[in-house]
Amino acid sequence: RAAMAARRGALIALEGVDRAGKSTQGRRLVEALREAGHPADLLRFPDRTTEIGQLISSYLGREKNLEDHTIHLLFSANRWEHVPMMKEKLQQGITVVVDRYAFSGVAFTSAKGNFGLDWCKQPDVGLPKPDLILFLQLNPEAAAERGNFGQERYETSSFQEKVLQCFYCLMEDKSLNWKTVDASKSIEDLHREIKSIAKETMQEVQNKPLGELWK
Ligand code: ADP
Ligand code: 2DT
Ligand code: MG
Repeated sequence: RAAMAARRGALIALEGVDRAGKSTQGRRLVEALREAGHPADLLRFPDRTTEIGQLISSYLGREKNLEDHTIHLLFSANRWEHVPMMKEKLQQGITVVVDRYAFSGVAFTSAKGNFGLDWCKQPDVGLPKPDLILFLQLNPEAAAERGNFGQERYETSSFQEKVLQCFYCLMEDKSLNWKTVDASKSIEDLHREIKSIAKETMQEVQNKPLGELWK
């Protein structure tokens, strides 16, 4: 008698421009899923708490300069160090929501110029493939109304515009499940929309194997 395979959780990535609401919506989504009885956990990349994450944090805070290839590989390593735990959670039926993922990794490095998209993707090839990538779309004027840029590296409008163009390139990959949502809506309306898309995805993938990114 074959045992019924346990349902797995979904891997859901949140991407988008600065101040689009990724962190706000990530927290709200995990909270709402849990309340509805669906186990869910939130991860954010970079995770600044690990040793690698502390290096990344001091780079972003401009306390430390790191060569561009080096920091790219550290961001990727910061994802890989969480992979065993992510796979375990997904297998246990826990939905994992990630606030930024490999797409930010590729977009931010390739926005520097002198980096091929292929080189940027390579270190993240084989990561758990998101079942859904929610792209929170917000125009720069609306983002500006949510406050000024911070003082961290990359927080300038000219760089962010290049990052956005790189995101658009990545979205042309139809082997990935990108869904663009209008991030100019109220926190509550956007939350409802995201929750509904997330639940649909969780239902769809629960009996399907987890994929490998860019492989
Ligand atoms: P991100 O993680 O994408 O940079 P945050 O979730 O940190 O964005 O939100 C940036 C700022 O905008 C915060 O002050 C947050 O309260 C506010 N904010 C988030 N979502 C909305 C929204 N839908 N409408 C208005 N303000 C928002
Ligand atoms: P927040 O912590 O505010 O999201 O900013 N970044 C992120 C990269 O350059 N490469 C990556 O792989 C990732 C995940 C985006 C973190 C900053 O780090 C950038 C903004
Ligand atoms: Mg954030």
